[in-house]
Amino acid sequence: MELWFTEQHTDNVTFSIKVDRQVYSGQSEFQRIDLFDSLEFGRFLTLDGYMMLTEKDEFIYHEMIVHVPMNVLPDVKNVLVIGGGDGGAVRELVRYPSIEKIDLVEIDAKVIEVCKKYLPQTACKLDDPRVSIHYADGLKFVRSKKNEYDLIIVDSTDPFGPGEGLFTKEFYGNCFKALTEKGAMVNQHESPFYPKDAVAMQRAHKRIIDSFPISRVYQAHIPTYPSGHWLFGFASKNYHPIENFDAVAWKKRELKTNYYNDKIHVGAFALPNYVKELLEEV
Ligand code: AAT
Repeated sequence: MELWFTEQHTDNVTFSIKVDRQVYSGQSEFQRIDLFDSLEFGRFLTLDGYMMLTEKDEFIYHEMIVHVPMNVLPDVKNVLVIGGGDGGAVRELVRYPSIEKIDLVEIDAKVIEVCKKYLPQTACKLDDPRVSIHYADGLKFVRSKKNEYDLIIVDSTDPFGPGEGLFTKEFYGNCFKALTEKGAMVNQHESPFYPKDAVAMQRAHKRIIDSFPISRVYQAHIPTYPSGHWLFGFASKNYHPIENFDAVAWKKRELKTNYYNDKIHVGAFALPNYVKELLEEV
């Protein structure tokens, strides 16, 4: 018998991956956690039945959420990652020697435990000495922080369940406070394509532009997320994601990447007209 993982992307659209075998299934205090092996996408992680990452395409998401801000902000030392218990964002961050400290705030200890065991491709750097793991709700964690982080990466689930608070005005305001003068926040910003996702994306955008003087949206192609067209938000106090992009420094670093490069950095901020209109509407 064939086994398929199916995610409902809209009431009328599903996305399915043929599964070789189920690797893990468990229920944590916060969500249901599943891991599957597939021929096409390798091993993949779902939370409450929603796709979080696959071995095959996670590089796109993690490179774009990390390398874009890291090549705009100068001399990043302290980083806060909220969510991202799979470790993919941390894996990309530890490639920068300037970074002295990474606080990873993941609400669900079970996600980290399971990813360490079954997803070494992303979790491989969670034991780096610069990384401190905090099992806490990101919304609460940032409340008490002031002028502490050069970069905040919001690598969260979608705006329902435990991730809901990470799309609120209160949260963005507290991230602003937690950042240093040169600081920026980057978040996974949902998809513009299907109307239900676009509404969440617009709501997040409105709240971010109300909280930060500079804010731009950029895009990437992520095959296993709804519609495959995904957005990220870059919001900062002083640094502009294109004007302050340091392409020379990026090239000097000689980091090997599979998606991100200097042309993609600039090009990712060029948005289709319908997306621009959705963002202007808010
Ligand atoms: N790196 C790509 C994978 C993710 S996982 C997002 C993580 O955020 C999950 O491990 C989840 O447990 C954690 N999380 C959810 N809410 C909170 C919270 N309030 N505080 C801290 N961590 C939280 C992102 C997938 C994006 C999916 C896009 N469709």
